[in-house]
Amino acid sequence: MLQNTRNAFLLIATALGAAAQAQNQKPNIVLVLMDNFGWGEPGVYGGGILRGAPTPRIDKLAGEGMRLLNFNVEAQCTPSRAALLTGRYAIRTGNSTVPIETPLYGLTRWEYTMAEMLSDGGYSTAMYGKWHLGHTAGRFPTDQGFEEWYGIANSSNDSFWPDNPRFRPGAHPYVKVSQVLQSRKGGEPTAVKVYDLQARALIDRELTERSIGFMRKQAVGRKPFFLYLPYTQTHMPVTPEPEFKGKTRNGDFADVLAQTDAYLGRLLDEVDRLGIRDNTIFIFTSDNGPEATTPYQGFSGPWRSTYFTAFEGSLRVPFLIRWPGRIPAGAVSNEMVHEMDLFPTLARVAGGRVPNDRIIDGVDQLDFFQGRKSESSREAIVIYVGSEIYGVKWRNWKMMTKQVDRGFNEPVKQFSYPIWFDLQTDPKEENPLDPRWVENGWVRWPVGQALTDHKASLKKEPPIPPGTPDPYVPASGNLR
Ligand SMILES: [Ca+2]
Repeated sequence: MLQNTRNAFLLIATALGAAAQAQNQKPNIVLVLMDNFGWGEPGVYGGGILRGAPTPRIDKLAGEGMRLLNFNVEAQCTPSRAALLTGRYAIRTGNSTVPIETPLYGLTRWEYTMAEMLSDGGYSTAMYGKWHLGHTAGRFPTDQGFEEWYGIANSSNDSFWPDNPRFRPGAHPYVKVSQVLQSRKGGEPTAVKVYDLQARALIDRELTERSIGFMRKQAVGRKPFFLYLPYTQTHMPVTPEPEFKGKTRNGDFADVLAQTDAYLGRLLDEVDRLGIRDNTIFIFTSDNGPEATTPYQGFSGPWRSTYFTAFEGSLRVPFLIRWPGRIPAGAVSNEMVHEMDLFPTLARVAGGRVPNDRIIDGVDQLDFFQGRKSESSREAIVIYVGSEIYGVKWRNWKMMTKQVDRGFNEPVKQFSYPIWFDLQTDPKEENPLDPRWVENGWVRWPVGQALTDHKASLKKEPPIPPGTPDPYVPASGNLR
């Protein structure tokens, strides 16, 4: 009886919620960000059964919206998340590498994040998952525009430590047992539990459940919502939760691929059940190219190499965006888009503000996403690995001044004269001496211009040095 009453209440609440949401002109935004999830993992990008697990839900989502083949990111976790949330190259915010030398890392409070922009635009905001943009007071997600957060501040490799007898907490003030944290806007995070290998296997399920809970709560409200869901898989250690362990009989990675697809399905089913499908922009993508450590290797599909490099396997990740009736279903494009573009694009959708007191590198792609034009608003990308420029992509051409072959344990090569690839004739970047490049040497002018413009912008507005404390105030005269 109690259950029936509750169900009846839920039905009414859901119907009311759908009605409230229908009146609401601004669409909800769900942004699912995978970790070290390569271009080649989902079935619709050539993976799926090839990787030991079909991905029917990801593949179906792809058919319901737009699928990009040339969606680009920064090469490592921290820079990618900094660029995504600020619309700026990570070098500008002091986050061009994962933190090594400075424990004080992440976004200064001065940065204006996507969550702050959407919050100012009238959105309820929540984040469930991996932050990797600071782990000190004042630098958590709930200091940067999110009203609530549950997840981890740093990375999943920290989950190895608690059960490792060689681990020495206290060896440095920042050598601590990693915790799953939660916080609300205006408050300090509190520890929920130790982030050990057991918690690591379970966390993406928790993030899914909390995301569903948030959407249920929001669907009955009148405000649109922004749900940022940075999953912790498929970053190493790639370990499935018990329900999926052994399920594919193809190993842990395949089990996690099946698990991820199932979780995505639960989210999408909930969007349908709440009646908010037509008024929700649903994005599925990844922070960088595939995991590179054994035995957890990811898959970049046709593209060369892994994250932490300047090759296409590092830079291109899956990107799906669904907005029923607004973004053409089944659209596929090889036009160049960068994760930084989501900031101005979503600002336009949400009536949010794009700051004009700092350089924003993202460009508005809404007309392209909606099929009002066939070409992307972007022609070039400057490629960084850490704080060093490795090259430039311009249309289908690529110049590289430096090269590192794989993510780890490889020396950096520096070329006396840049090497060039045509990504159409040589997608695997194997033939820099292809004579077709020489015949097309004209491309060095637009490529060179993109690099010159970028370097000039760094002089005009000097990057915030890594480790800069708050409050950060830009030097006068630097800004436009
Ligand atoms: Ca990553």
